[in-house]
Amino acid sequence: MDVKTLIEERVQTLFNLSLKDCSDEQAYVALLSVVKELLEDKKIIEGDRKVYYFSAEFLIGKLMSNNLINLGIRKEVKDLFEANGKSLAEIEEIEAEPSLGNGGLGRLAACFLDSIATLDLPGDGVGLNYHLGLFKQVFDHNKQCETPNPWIDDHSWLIPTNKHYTVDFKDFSLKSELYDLDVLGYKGNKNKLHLFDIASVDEHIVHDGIQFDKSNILKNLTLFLYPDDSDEDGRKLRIYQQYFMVSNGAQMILEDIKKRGISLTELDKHVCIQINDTHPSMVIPELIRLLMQEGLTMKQAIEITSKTCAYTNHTILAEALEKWPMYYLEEIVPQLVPIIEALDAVASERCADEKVAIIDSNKTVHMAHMDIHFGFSINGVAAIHTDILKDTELHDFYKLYPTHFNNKTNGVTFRRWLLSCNEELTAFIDKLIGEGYKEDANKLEELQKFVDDDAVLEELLAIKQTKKEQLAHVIEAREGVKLDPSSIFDVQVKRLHEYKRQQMNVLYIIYQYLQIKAGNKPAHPITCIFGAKAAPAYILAKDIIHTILCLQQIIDNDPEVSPYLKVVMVENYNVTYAESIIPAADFSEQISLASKEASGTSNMKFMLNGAVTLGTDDGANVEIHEFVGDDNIYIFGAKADTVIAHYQNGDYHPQDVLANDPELRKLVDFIVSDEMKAIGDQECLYRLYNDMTNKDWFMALLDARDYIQTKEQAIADFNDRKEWAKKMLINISKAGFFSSDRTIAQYNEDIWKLK
Ligand code: BZD
Repeated sequence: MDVKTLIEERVQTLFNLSLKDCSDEQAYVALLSVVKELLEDKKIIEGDRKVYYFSAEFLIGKLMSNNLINLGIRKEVKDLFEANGKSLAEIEEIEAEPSLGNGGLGRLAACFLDSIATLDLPGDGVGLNYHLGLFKQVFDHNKQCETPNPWIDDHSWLIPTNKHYTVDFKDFSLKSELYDLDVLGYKGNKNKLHLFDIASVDEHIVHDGIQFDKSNILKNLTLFLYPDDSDEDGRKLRIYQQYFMVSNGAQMILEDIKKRGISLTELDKHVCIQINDTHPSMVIPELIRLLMQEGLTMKQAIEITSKTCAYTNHTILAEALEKWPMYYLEEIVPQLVPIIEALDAVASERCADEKVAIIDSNKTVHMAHMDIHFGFSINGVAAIHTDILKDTELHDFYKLYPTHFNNKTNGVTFRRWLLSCNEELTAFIDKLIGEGYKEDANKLEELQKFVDDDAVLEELLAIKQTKKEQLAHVIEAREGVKLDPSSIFDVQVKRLHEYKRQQMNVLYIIYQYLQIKAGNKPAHPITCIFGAKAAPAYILAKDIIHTILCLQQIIDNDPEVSPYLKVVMVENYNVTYAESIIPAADFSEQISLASKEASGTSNMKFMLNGAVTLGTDDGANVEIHEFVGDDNIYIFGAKADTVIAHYQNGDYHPQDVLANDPELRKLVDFIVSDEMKAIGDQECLYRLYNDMTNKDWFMALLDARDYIQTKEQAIADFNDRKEWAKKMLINISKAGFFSSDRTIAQYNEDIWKLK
């Protein structure tokens, strides 16, 4: 039966209505039920060897649109709904977005699952089923507040499996419940995302935003992703979550291997576990423990585990690498302690230097060190990042295991970040070069031949304009803020973190505001769009949000300024929001302090959608720069080696910069000006001001001057529409390398070696 008939009949069976007469909600429910069945019928990708991607986060976004694309039926379904007076886009809005991640790391995991299935490789995800997600961000009095983000209802994609494992903690055992999600490859077969949970989780224990009793593990284990870890109970809860995830995953893998009649001594030939950052690192001692329980000696178990596990590092920020006081582990998972001690002993036989120890002299366990000593591969996520790991951050490990280090520059799935979110651009590219690029992204290079074709350039600008108008509608509906789609859409959307330097963007806004007040209008009106969540306990990040929201208000209320400058920070930035913001962007802000952003992935999504990068030579910006050339990117700021030298010499002081640049001082001073204090919270504003002027750990003031000048240049260049359209076209044509299909092919070639 064809899809159209299936859907029509389903509406009839479920609601006794025709598609024309049913509500959008009913249409959604019927569509979901049909699509789930189609997925069920798909073959599971099989192979003798399989990868398991262990990750605390899978920021999968809504699934309907992607599933329709990968099933190859999106157009059919869209036409059917249209013929019945309905809009597929509006129906897709009904789906709740699972907020199972913070940002890049979680979204990368989701892109990877899509590409693994698309390349027809056997590979599943292993994670947790957080009922209330990360949190939902709401703004109140220009401040971030956190509320629960429930997403599981009767109409979710989760498939209960009836599989259970027992996970032992020191004081109690928990029986897990496994939910699966089907992950369908593009026009292909499927893999699974396994999300573990427990039945006793109780959403009613949450009060006053996202407060809850952190010590009540039975009721809270899978409530939230990364609950506030500013206190001891919060940190312990993270250990409970992490161990629960990896123990379940490891048990599931061993069960499968045994079922297949394979000897556990051969595990490494059939399984590869990719450890996504240090959150799942306890899988190493847990796997060793389980193998020993099955009769292997510790030596055998260590050897097999080391040949099974591979580790990806996503950051050089030491504070983002998991490390736990040994006494936490003794209190929660004492069964791992002798194993970790044994691993530490083996490691110190290999090298006695405390810098590479698993357990340091303070009895703190360093998860990354365990991953590196007892994994067979360690990779960074962009060329410059891997070089910094080898040369600086992990140099002592690199000396020990030079062949284990490798780079895998990140990528993004074009199914979601072009085909699904930018139908207009997709259709245009199809028309220009055919659809071959959908299977081989490098074919986007063929767009180069249109670089002097005026009609093509004009159409590209027209599509961008359409996406900007669409975004203006979305933002007006959600935020009540009206944008001018003829202004430049300058976008910085990512987690809020000092190293990403939203605060430097703030200085630009203040600069522009003061210029306009002084009678100097910008070369083109500009709209600065932000989207960012701050970790609930990250005070300074919240201060930055507060400052942005106050600026937004001041500028909105100033008729002298608002025709030329607008600021909008969208509430609860998430994958769905990104899907309408990114296609509408003119400038892609990638302004981290060089050396600090491991890769970045939004930079790739933006270029694919024809935005031009304004960024530092950091992360994957470096590779984007190489691909598009100097004329099609705006690079500014200190280089990584200069920054690293500043840290080593301890010779960067913001006051030195300010002493030499009175104009810059005026910009920083504005944060605590009367205008700001009149509407803002003085404590927040002064905290940020004092930090920026006395500490400025991520050197925003060092690069601010260069940043402002470069951005002014980009604004001036924007007015030459034809030249700008060429930059857009070249960016799109060079984006092919940043497909996660390429990244996954490389992981497979060098690390996983699946057939
Ligand atoms: O991982 C990010 C990096 O910051 C990016 O540069 C990189 O592109 C992506 C993917 O490789 N890291 C994160 O997103 N990290 C977190 O979200 C995180 C969450 C909890 C604790 C520590 C880090």
